[in-house]
Amino acid sequence: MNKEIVTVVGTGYVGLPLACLLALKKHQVHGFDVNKKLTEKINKGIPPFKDSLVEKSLQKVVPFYLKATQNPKVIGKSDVVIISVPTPVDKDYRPDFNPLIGAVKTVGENLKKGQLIIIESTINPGVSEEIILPLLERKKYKVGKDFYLAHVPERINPGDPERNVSNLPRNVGAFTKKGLEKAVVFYRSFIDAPINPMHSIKEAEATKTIENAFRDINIAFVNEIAKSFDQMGIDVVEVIKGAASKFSFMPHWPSCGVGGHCIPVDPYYLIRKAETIGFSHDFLKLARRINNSMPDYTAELLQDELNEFKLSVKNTPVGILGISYKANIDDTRESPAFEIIEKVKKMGGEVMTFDPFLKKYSTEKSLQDILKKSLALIVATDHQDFINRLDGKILKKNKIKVVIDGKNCLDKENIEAYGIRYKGIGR
Ligand code: SAJ
Repeated sequence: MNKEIVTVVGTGYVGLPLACLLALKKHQVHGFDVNKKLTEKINKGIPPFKDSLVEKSLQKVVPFYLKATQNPKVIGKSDVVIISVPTPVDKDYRPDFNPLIGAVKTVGENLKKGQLIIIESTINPGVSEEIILPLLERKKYKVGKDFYLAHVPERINPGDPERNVSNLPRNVGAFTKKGLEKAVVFYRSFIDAPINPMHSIKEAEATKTIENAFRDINIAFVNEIAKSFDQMGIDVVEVIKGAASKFSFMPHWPSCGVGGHCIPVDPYYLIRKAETIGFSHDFLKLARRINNSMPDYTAELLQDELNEFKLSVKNTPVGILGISYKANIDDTRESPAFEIIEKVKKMGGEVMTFDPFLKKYSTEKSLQDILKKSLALIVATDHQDFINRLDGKILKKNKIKVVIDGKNCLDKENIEAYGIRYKGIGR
């Protein structure tokens, strides 16, 4: 494969690792983004967020193989254009296609004959045909003749040191055979993992939505079990560990909520699409309802435990440990911590926060500071630093009375041995 000129439209959590990888493989890469600050940081070789591949490679590839820019003209100079902009949901959990439409319009205005256009953003079946194609064919260009369009759903696992964009298998769908072939050959040129050509672009669109809906329903399953076992006084974590000894059981873990850019979002793309054709995904909706209920459930556990001391949440100093949606990263998207904070504030709690990766969301400067000022704690993210340091001894020393372990990541027996009330999610 000769070295292509590639423009990555959207240099965020998905686009920047991809741009770095392409640049490492000596492709000439333009990183186009509307965010000026982001573009400037990239061109200075400063990783704008935690990502192992970006942190390892950005300074090697900037500026010779990777240039960040706000100039859309680079699109017209590229052989391949990859769109990796967010596809979030709005406050009513409806797909928000605006970032995607904006990006596709910009590509459409700069489209050049013979280009391969790839959509990596997560979209539901039908979006390529109903939304993307009309915006690209505006200049009377015809897909499969004047340009090629493929969908290669992104696979990024923030905070995972092993699995990254270079070694995760990918699915590919396209409108035409030629477009499929071009996209498969292109991805095989820089990804060291199976690249799977699919029969249609709709099949490719559907894979991403169902692989993440699958994870969402499995998490909802253990969250519901956790609620019932809380009533029965059974430790759900021990039960899941036991069940996992069965070859076909896939362990998932209850927690204070499901955050991130994928899991709590993608099912809604499928749910809403199905509604347009009169089908109701009752199971997926129920799973979303269960997972969306976990932040409030966590705050209610705090209330119950404080009541054991004849205390109420009102006027109690409550330390929220962790804001990021996932351990050991600085990503707050859809983080359940924000809902827990809102709920505890509504209950009248005096809320303080600390996240070692997110100083700007931390009211306290250090873990020690928040421990000193709190009477009760809610662990909302299982950062390794919390797991290493939060034991019964330090909690006792700081006169903590109640710990709600929203990620079941602390040592329950040890904490209880110091006379501190410990409550996890289902344990
Ligand atoms: N969570 C639970 N219980 C679990 C697993 C996760 O409550 O058993 C929560 C996490 O705390 C987090 C949210 O769900 O708030 C999402 O966690 P996640 O591990 O799924 O992390 P994501 O959102 O970064 O999802 C990524 C995606 N990876 C790829 O696209 C390659 C997603 O498709 C993967 O399924 C997921 O990682 C993974 O399997 O690790």
